[in-house]
Amino acid sequence: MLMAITRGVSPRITECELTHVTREPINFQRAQTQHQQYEELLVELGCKLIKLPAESELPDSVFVEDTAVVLDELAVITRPGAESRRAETGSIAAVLKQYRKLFYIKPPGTLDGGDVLQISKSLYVGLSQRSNQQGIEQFHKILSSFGYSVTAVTLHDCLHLKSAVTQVADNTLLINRQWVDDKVFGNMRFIDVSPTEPFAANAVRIGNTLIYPSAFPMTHQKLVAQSIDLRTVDASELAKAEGGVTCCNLIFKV
Ligand code: CIR
Repeated sequence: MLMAITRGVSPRITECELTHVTREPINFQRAQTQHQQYEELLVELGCKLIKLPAESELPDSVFVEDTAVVLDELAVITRPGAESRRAETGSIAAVLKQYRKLFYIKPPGTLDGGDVLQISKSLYVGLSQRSNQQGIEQFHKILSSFGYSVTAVTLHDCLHLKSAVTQVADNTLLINRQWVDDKVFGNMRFIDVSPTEPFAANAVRIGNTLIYPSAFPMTHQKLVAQSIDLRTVDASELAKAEGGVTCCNLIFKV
């Protein structure tokens, strides 16, 4: 069975961290509605939800992906790169300890879950403004004893590795090559985002279906042309907080 941890939108979402996007007003009600629709889609696609209440004092806490990396054998509780986000991990660890043995990223290491792309036993980690070398080294130490490879990946002009690349089918990555070099991923097939849609590489894959933002019709068409099954969501409000569709869940098997 698949579980998905989600958390409600903080009423202070307008005070979120922003790195590469310009601050715009966020409609809290609309963000909540869109988030609920996203949760409903997770359920439709077979996830049992663990819905955590909003943490009102933590503006970015809806983006649960950044707080942990959950693998079949263990979970790593991260140390988010943005100081304002560090307190988000406690409540997530409290849930995950019921399902997995926990390991922790410790100072001076930092790591955001949004920087970790898993392709079976290979873990690619964005060396970003949020995840540093020490964090990646600690991650490597934890994971190598479980048979995972860990590869640091240089990024530019985007927040996280999964802003630039996600897996959309067996052996297939959706990628913005302006933000990340494809060579590190070896022998994969690539679908490029449309040049007019730089933020379009972030998709959630559940089974053979993608949860995909409705904001990227050109890239959407390219995915459909490759026979990829998509379900779209309007994620426009949380996109203003620099969040994509992967950011709002932690999915794992039980
Ligand atoms: C932040 O800057 O941390 C949030 N405003 C957005 C985090 C998005 N998370 C993700 O891509 N995994």
